[in-house]
Amino acid sequence: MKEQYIAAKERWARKMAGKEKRVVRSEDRLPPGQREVHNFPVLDLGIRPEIPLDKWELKIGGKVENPVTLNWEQFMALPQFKDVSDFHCVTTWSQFDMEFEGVAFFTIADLVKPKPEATHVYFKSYDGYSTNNPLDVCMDDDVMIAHSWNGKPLTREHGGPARIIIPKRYAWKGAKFIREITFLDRDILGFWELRGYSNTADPFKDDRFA
Ligand SMILES: Nc1nc2c(c(=O)[nH]1)N[C@H]1C(S)=C(S)[C@@H](COP(=O)(O)O)O[C@H]1N2
Ligand SMILES: [Mo]
Repeated sequence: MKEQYIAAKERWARKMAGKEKRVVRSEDRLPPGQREVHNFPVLDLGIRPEIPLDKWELKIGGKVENPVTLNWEQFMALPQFKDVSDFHCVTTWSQFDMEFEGVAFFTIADLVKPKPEATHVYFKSYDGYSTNNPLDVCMDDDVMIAHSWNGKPLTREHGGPARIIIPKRYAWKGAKFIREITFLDRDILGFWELRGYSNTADPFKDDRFA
């Protein structure tokens, strides 16, 4: 686990420095049961809150040394991270080569400093949605809080002002309209996890339902 974490942080540091070449999967790039799309469908609970940037806040706390509440200016002043990844929705569509830009989860963790007992992360959104992930899943080099997609600010339908991107999990594990990130010493199930979806959600294991 420790070595895996160090390797991920090294990859992230190379990406931040613009030195990491993208690793593109070949034939095995499409997970089992998925089909490729190009139109970035919209999936959510149908509530798309409008959050003016001057009212937007991201609260980060729980089992951390340094809880913070960021306003938009403070969030945008953090080191910016751009990465290209594939996006897999449990409803069987995948879209490749999605360029998201935002703030890496590593940057957030460095800022708030998770305590040793932190093992899980709970995400809460402005539309009432929630989801949960183990801390080690979040501490991967491709996880971020994105504010832009393909060079443009994220639209409201895709979760703007900011959303979570976790490329190695089905997309429901990435909260749109992110409002609060809480580090926990135990797991708490989110919206779909409470409704029969897999808690581990690995697309390459066809890991859809609990
Ligand atoms: N806040 C919020 N985040 C959410 C959802 C939601 O309903 N509300 N739906 C999830 C699901 S099921 C998917 S597939 C992706 C879809 O993201 P997209 O609409 O940008 O394609 O967002 C995820 N994050
Ligand atoms: Mo989904």
